[in-house]
Amino acid sequence: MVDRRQLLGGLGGAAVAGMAARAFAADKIKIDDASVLIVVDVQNCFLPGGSLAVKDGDQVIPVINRLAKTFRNVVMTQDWHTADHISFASTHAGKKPFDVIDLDYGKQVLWPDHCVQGSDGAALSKELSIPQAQLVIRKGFHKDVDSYSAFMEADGKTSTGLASYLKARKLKRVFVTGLATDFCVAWTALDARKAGFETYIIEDACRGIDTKGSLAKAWHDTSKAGVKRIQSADITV
Ligand code: VGL
Ligand code: ZN
Repeated sequence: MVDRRQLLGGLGGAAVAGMAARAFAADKIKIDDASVLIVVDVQNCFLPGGSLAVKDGDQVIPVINRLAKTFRNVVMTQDWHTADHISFASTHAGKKPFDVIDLDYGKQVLWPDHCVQGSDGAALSKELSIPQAQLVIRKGFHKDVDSYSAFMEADGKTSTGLASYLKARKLKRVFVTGLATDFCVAWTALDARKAGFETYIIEDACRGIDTKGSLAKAWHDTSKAGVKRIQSADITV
C-alpha cells in the first residue's frame, strides 16, 4: 500500500486539493452498527410541485433509497408546522417569502406556507422505500420557534430529544441526507457535531435552496465544524 502522505507529498497543489475534497477510493467509509442514516425532510412540500420546492429535490430519493440498504439504523425527520407558524411570511403583515426578519432567537428567513401538520404537503414522499426506518422525528411544531435542526430548535435551547435517543441506542456516526442542504441538512449536521457525533453529509443525497448565499455558507460552516462532506459512492457495506 502506498502511504497516503507520501502520495500527497509527491503531487502538485491543485491535484492535492482536488483529491482531498473526496475520500480516496481505497478509503471507502464502512457502515457499521454504530452508524445511523438521517433522512431529512423528504416531504411533498419540498419536492417538485410543492409549496417550497427545492430544485431537483426528487433526485435525492433514488440515492437515499439505495444508501438506505446499507444502513441498519435509519431516522427520518418531518418538518411539521402549525398553520400560523412564525416562519411563514403569511404570518407577518407586509412580508414576503425569503425576506429575513429579526426574532428574539435571531434571524429568521420567512418561507411560503409549507409542511402544515396533517397536510398532504407535509407527508413523507411515497417514493421513499426505507421500511426499516426506526424513528420519524417531527420538528418545528412550536408555533413561535422554527427548527431546521433535527436536534435543537432555533432558540438554541429546546431539544427535540434526538441526541439522547441516538446515545441511548449507542449510535455514534451520523450520515445526513435529504432536503435542504443549506437549511435542515446543514443545521442538523452542525448540531450532531455539537452533540459529539462523528458527522457526515452525503452531498449527492441532498439538494439545496440557495437563497442569499446560503449554500456556500452551509458548506463553509459545516466544514469548519468538522462535518465531513462525502459522496454516496464513498460508502461501502
Ligand atoms: C427547510 C426551510 C424551511 C428544510 C424547512 O427542510 O431545509 N427549509 N423549513
Ligand atoms: Zn419549515
